[in-house]
Amino acid sequence: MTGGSYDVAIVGAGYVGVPLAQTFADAGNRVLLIDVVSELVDALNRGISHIEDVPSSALEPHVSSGRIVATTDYEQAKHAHAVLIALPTPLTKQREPDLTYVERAAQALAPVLQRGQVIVLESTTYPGTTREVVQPILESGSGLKAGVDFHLAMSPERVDPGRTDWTTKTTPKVVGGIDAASTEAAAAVYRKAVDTVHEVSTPEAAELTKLLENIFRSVNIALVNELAQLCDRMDIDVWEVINAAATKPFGFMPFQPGPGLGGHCIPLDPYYLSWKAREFDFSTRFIELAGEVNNNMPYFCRSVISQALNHGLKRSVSGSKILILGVAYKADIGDCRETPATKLVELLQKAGADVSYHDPHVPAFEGLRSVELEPEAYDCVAIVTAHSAVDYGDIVKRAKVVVDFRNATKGHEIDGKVWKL
Ligand code: SAJ
Repeated sequence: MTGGSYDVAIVGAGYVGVPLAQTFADAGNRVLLIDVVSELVDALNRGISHIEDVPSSALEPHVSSGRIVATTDYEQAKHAHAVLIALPTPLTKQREPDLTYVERAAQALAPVLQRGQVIVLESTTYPGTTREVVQPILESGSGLKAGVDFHLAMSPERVDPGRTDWTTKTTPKVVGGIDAASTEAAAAVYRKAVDTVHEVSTPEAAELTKLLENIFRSVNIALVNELAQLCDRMDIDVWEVINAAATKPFGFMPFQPGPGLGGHCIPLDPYYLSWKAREFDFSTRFIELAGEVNNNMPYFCRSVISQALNHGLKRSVSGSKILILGVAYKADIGDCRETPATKLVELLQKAGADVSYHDPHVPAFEGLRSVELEPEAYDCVAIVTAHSAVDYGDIVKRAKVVVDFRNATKGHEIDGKVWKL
């Protein structure tokens, strides 16, 4: 280990960086957690966590023992054997990769880069980012050479916020370096804290691995979303069909239709690959088609609501009181990033509906506040995200009309009252 007092420095105290810091600290490593938001750093140094997956009770002991130190000072990274960059990689308005955060971090790290250090990019990005974007910034800013003076690798984050069956420690970690020595050095860093490390030959392979994982989900979700629209026309219960197909013990993996794709990964990551593929005169048709199908779901859901009001109450959407039940991007969390609820609320308001929402995890959303759950006060209750805290049988009993986009009312269906995808 190069001189210095930290086993790892982690850049980015977010939903990836804080669990990563805890995982390394739990394994006895000294961790430096770097973030540009000083309020966050101050709170972390008081043992206060802002990340749901890492309660303050798990963080505090590491802070008081000095095992985890937070700072806004990139200079401190020179005291770390390895530096793991876990920063957001959003899209621009034109749906193109936005590497600003990663580039800024590399520019801040370059002047303090030390011989023998191991630098790893964890952010989800297109194949080539580590070698074509991060490496030149680190080399030009330090005068050091990757693969000669320092190791450079890519290891995609696989954090699923809210999940408890797989953690940062137990989820296998893929690692790919710009050369064999970098792969080995980076793998050795992760083996200090993560149970399983899977080595690949290049950072490009590691970058594409993560994109494949998420594109796989986006395409398969689009498949069942397309099927849901066909089943609506054929009067077949798409949920029954998927559940039946899921009885096949091999060669099938069930996905569920829904009001569209939300979250900070699945809706965005595929566009990182389609953007890069264009450089190779290649069009990633599955990605584009999946995006079209998934992005159309809020529009389809609006028409399902319109049909339910029409047939159930002889009412139009215009002038109807509609309660959206659940607006977070997925069940049992409060994250609303890219949630399809945003587009659906907008479409219903444009159609003249009086839209309210109730979400036990989301107190405020799109200028609205979560209302008390009184189904009878509305013409229609639309289940957009099915949090487990809600009693859907009671909703069906009390509501005039229920539109269920998540099969949450399974077993409570009442003809003429409950409409489903
Ligand atoms: N969704 C469906 N139908 C499905 C599954 C999901 O409509 O069958 C929707 C969800 O409602 C949500 C969106 O897709 O709006 C994304 O859901 P997700 O289950 O993929 O959850 P995410 O976005 O939190 O994805 C994360 C990803 N983790 C990382 O990127 C590290 C993904 O790779 C994981 O596979 C996923 O969690 C997971 O398995 O839960």
